[in-house]
Amino acid sequence: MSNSEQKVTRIVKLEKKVLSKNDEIALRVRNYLNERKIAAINIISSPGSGKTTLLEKTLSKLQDELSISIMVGDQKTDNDARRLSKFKSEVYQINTHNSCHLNAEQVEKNLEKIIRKQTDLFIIENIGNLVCPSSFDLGEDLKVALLSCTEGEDKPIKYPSLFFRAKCVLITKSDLIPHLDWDEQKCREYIKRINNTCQIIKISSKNNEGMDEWYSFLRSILKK
Ligand SMILES: Nc1nc2c(ncn2[C@@H]2O[C@H](COP(=O)(O)OP(=O)(O)OP(=O)(O)O)[C@@H](O)[C@H]2O)c(=O)[nH]1
Ligand SMILES: [Mg+2]
Repeated sequence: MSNSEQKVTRIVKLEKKVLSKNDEIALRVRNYLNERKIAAINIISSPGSGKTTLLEKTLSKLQDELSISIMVGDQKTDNDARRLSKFKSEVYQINTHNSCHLNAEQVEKNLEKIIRKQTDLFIIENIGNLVCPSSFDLGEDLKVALLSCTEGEDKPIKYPSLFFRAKCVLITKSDLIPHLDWDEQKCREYIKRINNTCQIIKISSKNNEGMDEWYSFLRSILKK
């Protein structure tokens, strides 16, 4: 075996080891949440596609109906947690500094800071990144991918790993569509090419298009 082949083999083995340790912890997180009948989602997208704005809208609509706990990941700043702390939910910000995704250990370590007896729904807003976060199981029931129309139609086929794993894909910022050369049919076709069973909801946090369907989706995954 050549030197470069040996190096690649070592990297693959190391990656497998990191992921299997992460999966073990994610299983503990999943069991902890299941025992308490708490539904959990992991929201993943490119930076700025509208995750926190969606959560602001969601909390403002559902905060009197559901008890919601949120963990937010960003490399730096607590901007998102501050935006979400105006609502009734429990919010905790994790800063990962150099890492581009949250891992299960960070979630497990901080769970008890935000999970309450009455919690119905646990939402993780992952770090803005379309690639790395999708490989790390955090103990959630399902992944939700956001794709804003301003990113173009082809992201699902260029970065398939997230779209392949997502149970629900939200096409965001639909209020901007009239101002863009963006082909909705093509975008939906690309998503379906990667994942034929996910639910696709087109939403706008500005004019509320699709938000009722999103709230129904959240209600449909609750466990108590
Ligand atoms: N027109 C329009 N703008 C939106 C919508 N949703 C979010 N935005 C804007 O998009 C920008 C980024 O929104 P955020 O909610 O901070 O995005 P994010 O995905 O949480 O960003 P990161 O956490 O940094 O990855 C802000 O200026 C929002 O006002 C929408 O539905 N329509
Ligand atoms: Mg955010």
